[in-house]
Parts: sequence; C-alpha cells; structure tokens
Amino acid sequence: MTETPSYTLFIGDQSFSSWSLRGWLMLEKFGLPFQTRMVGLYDGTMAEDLAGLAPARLVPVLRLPDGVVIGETIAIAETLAERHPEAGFWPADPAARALARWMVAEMHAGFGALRATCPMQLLHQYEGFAVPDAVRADLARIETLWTLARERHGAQAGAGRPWLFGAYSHADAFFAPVAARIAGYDLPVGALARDYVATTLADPAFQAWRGAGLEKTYDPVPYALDLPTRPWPEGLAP
Ligand SMILES: N[C@@H](CCC(=O)N[C@@H](CS)C(=O)NCC(=O)O)C(=O)O
Repeated sequence: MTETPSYTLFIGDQSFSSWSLRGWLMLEKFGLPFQTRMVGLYDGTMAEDLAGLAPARLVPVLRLPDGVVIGETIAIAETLAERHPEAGFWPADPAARALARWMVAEMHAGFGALRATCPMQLLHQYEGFAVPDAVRADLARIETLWTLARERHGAQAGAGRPWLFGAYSHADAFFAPVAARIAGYDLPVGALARDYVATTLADPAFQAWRGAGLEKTYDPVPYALDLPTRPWPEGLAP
C-alpha cells in the first residue's frame, strides 16, 4: 500500500502558540494531509526539537512531503498556495486577493501592542482587563481592515460565508489568534468584529485546536495575569 505524501507541521503548545495556530489552520481548513509534531516551547527542549530543521528557530515549521523545510507563517502560506492553486487559499477576485495579502502582511508584521500586551491564551476569559491606549489603537486598525474586507468582499459572498472574504482564506487563518485575543481578554470591539470573533470561536477546527490544548495543564500558567477569569466564551456579549 502506498502512503499519501504528507506534510509535517511542527507546532508549539496549542493554548498559547498563536503562530502555530495559524500554520495548523492553513492545513486543517483546506483538508491537506498532514501530521503534527509538538515542539517543547515551554519545556526547555525547543532548540533540540528543531535541531534537524535548520535554520528554523521558531514554530511553526512546515516540512513538505519531499523534505523541504519552511519557517515563517507568511512563507508557509505562500508555499501552500503555490503548491495547491485549486484550494482557494487566497480569494479568487484580484482586488480581494490583493487586500487579503495586504492584511496578512500587516498582521504578520504589525499589531505589536496587542501581541505584546495580550499574549494569546485559550484557557479562559479575563475579567476587568484594563485596555491600554496602544491596544485600543491596534483594535481600531483591525476593525477598519475587517470592516473593509467584509463590506467590500465578504458580504457579497452571501449567506453561509461569514469569513473576511466570504469563503475561508489565509486572511482568516492569520486573524484567528487576533479573534482569540479579543475573546480571551474581553477586548472592546464593535458589532462587525464581535460577529467575526464569534465566527472564529464557533469554527470546529478552532475548537478542535483549543480542545487539544486543554489536555495539557500548566503550573505556572504562561503569561497568567492577576485578574479574575470567566469560562472561555462562545462569542462576545453585545
Ligand atoms: N514570524 C514568525 C513568528 C513565530 C513565533 O514567534 N513563534 C513563537 C511561538 S508562537 C516561538 O517560536 N517562540 C519561541 C521563541 O521566541 O523562542 C512566524 O510567522 O512564524
């Protein structure tokens, strides 16, 4: 029997590794054959676990069926789109595709205040998180981009296509950890963003990723804040 050639994705802990989530969603949402390998992001074995994947030093890392190794999610995204042009990783419409690429690039390079102040955690929702101005500014920019994508392109796709550009695309994989941060820290956003966060949280692939993360417990919990918590939300309160 011949085995289906499979991708191998090296990831960090599901509850905390936002970049790993992006890489995993790209493969999972588009139905590509792959296996995952855990890297000891918090267990002190990261360098050793990545030793055979030079020059990779962060997760995720993708190994192609032919053995080629790729780091950086944006490079992984483009490589997958090039290898599977029929899969629809990017929107088909050129204007939508250009905006999707822009948003993915801006996500990959930006939103430093949100990323530094609110590390992704999928355990619970913090109550009473004091939102710094710089994080509010990042959220405002994110809402501008999400609104543009939805109103210009996503909404045209019709019912049952709630993603940024209608059908699921790389843009949604890149913004999933942003939606998770908005949920995890109960960050203030408007109605369109709340709906989009709810769409992400309800996605079976996202839920499977989160469920896998919950199988591991932590003491101490990485990035824990001294704040009360509520259970992880299904969506965001209006
Ligand atoms: N720009 C990289 C970022 C990857 C990244 O920072 N990954 C984190 C985990 S979410 C990591 O490997 N951290 C380990 C470290 O900084 O030593 C990408 O797009 O993949």
